[in-house]
Amino acid sequence: MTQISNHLPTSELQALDAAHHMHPFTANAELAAKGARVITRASGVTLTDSDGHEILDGMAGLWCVNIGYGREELADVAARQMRELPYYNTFFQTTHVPAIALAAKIAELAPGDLNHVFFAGSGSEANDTNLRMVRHYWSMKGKPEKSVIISRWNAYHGSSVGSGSLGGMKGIHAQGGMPIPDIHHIDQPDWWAEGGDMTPEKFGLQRAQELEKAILALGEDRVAAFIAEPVQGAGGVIVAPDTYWPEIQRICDKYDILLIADEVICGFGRTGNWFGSQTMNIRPDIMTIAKGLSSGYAPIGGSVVSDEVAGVIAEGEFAHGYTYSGHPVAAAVALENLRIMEEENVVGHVRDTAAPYLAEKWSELTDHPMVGEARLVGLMGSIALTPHKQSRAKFASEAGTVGLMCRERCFANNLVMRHVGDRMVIAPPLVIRPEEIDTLIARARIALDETYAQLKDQDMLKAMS
Ligand code: PXG
Repeated sequence: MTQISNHLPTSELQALDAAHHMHPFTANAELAAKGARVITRASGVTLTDSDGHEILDGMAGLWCVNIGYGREELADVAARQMRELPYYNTFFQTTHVPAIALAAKIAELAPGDLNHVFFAGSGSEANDTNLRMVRHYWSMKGKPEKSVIISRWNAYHGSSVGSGSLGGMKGIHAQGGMPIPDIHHIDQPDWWAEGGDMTPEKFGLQRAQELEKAILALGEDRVAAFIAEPVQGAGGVIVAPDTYWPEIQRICDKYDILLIADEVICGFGRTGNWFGSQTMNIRPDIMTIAKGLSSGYAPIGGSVVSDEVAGVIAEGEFAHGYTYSGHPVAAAVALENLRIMEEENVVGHVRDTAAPYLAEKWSELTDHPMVGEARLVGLMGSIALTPHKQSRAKFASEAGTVGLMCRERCFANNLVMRHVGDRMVIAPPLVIRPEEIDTLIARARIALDETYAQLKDQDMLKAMS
């Protein structure tokens, strides 16, 4: 069988790509000049490009291929489901077995009384659902003025108008008239970048208390919900100090504010538990899920909703839904993904084997002259690059310049590691084995050394004054 992805030489694929394909979050003219890297195959934790390079995927695609690439079982289930029932909707009082079975499975895995699932096609769509659902919930309870959702700067919740507004990325807000009304942002708990002279504990508490201040300033009767990622992912794997989450939970309880945990990255084993909320010991009213739910093999997301919120929503008709809510093929693939994760104890592998092993090696990277803090929760980690560790100084160059250089050196050494500003980020497939972790670390070290040498050569090892 001819493989469409392999049918042309790389240069021709790149030319067609540049001519017709608009890439997300990409300076397209710049990419067109350079030519996109064409990924053709993948297996386990390894990608292969159209020139035959074998690349260790330290990002599990986009934080999603939790189970690793090349699982035949998922392909078989998708084909079987397409033959049996490729599509039917869940509107107008109909349902189908994959959606029923997946909703029940998610309810079983989810903590507490999060027993109800509203399906979407992605994390962005699911957060749009959440935005409307929490406002509608309070409206149904006779409090329509409770419509403000509090989020955090540098949070990522998606890039649709609603989810992009919930997120705290100023670059997204600047394009397309966002945020929409009644979204309020507070500061993030990033001690490394913003903690100044405070201890992490004091800083964590202070940042959590910004939520209380915002509620009091806006008025308790105006605030519907607080949304946050248990560990910020796209923002740079920012792990809040230990004092942060208990205080957030206390404040949400005290003022009757719904807590939405965006588990799109943290969910399905990434932090060493099924959900990041369990790792951070919080009790959300709603969880956003996507990505690892199907290990990225099919696009699917959803909102996992508490008995209380679902009960109130069920009292009327929620005028909301997507053509592909609970798509049968995506649902069947997700279900098979969860079955394999349970059968192979993937979450246990993260918690007991992969994360402890990686944690040791990851923290050793701080012996590198340019690596400040190294953070890791489960299998999501980041290192902060700095010209001066003791003062946690930023580079004199524009933020992200050094991170980008380092990412290029990673690529050149067959490792995918992302950069967020001058932080380097990893989130490998959860099935990664210790010897593959050794390879990841070895390549990361070479990339760091090469970046360091380049900075020295170009006289760029300077701190911002
Ligand atoms: N919430 C969180 C916490 C996410 O990380 C979304 C929602 C949106 O999901 P969809 O499926 O609509 O993309 C995300 C997605 C990056 C990157 O570069 C991260 C995401 C998406 C694209 C790029 O880190 N996260």
